[in-house]
Amino acid sequence: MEDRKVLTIASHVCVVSGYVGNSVTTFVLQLMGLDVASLNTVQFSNHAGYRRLKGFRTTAGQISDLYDGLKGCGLDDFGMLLTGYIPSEECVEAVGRIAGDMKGKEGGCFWLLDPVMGDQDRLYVSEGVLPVYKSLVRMADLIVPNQFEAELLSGVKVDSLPSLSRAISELHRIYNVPHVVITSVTFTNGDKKMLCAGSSATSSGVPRKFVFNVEIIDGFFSGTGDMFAALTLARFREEAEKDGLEVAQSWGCDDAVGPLELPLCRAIGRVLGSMHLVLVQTQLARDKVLGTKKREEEVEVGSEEYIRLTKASELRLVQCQSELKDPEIGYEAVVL
Ligand code: PXL
Repeated sequence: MEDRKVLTIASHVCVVSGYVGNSVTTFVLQLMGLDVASLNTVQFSNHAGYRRLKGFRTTAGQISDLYDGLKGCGLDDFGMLLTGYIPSEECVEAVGRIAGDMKGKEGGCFWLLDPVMGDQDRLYVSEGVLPVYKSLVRMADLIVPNQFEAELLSGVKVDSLPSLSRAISELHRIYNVPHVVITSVTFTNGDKKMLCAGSSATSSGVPRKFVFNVEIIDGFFSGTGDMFAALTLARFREEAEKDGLEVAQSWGCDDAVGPLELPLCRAIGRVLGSMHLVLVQTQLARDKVLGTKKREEEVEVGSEEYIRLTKASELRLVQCQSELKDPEIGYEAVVL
């Protein structure tokens, strides 16, 4: 098993400087010094934020075939698997079989599963995907749902700090998943803050929960979840390596380690530092292109102006390599 080698299964979009799915994760993981094989679940001209697109989806059979092809040449020696946007239940099932095969190998494989299903109470995959994810999460090492996805998987409505904490406990309890991060949580109390909360369970399943307060950067950015997932995998690997942890043990650490000293918590602090810098740069560049501070809410959805705004809001990843590689200032967590 090659411990610096990642298979990333997510969407691909063609747009130059258009970044969602594998178009984000491949670049970010490579920049972090990892070897990446990208298996694309769709090939679209651009992301769905433009409200019009051309392209096609990879079938479940084609996903399985591509993996079999890698296996046939002995190229399936991945130490890590990252999965993101997979639009149909058949394809999620195919990815589940790939994950099972990879995790069954000697030395194991670390699976970061981003259960991409929707956001803000709206599904953007077929309904049948939820039960398939529910059956697969128990095989994952780390899941990174957003607030809506965490609610779907845990059955807990997240609308306060206690319910956020309960959702994390439920995700550990129901799926026996060692590491959980709920990536973006907002409560409808007018507060301009966002929370990012996570936990690594002890060997007996007791959660160790931490939470970060994150500044919201105004705008409608696509691909932020994918950037978060890729950075999290790379940073968690680095922090786990510092503590001498093993992939086969899911990078689980000693039970005596407290929430704020967890490799996962240290990793997320660095990830949020990079995310903040990239989004600030993206916001500045967007406003410069537009010459105005117009927001999505102020223009007609799907209009030419909306498209101009969406294009101007694409993540400035290539321009922010140093912010991704070394955020300098990380975020500080508190115990949840
Ligand atoms: O993770 C965001 C994303 C991924 N893949 C595709 C998308 C989007 C968001 O719009 O359209 C194809």
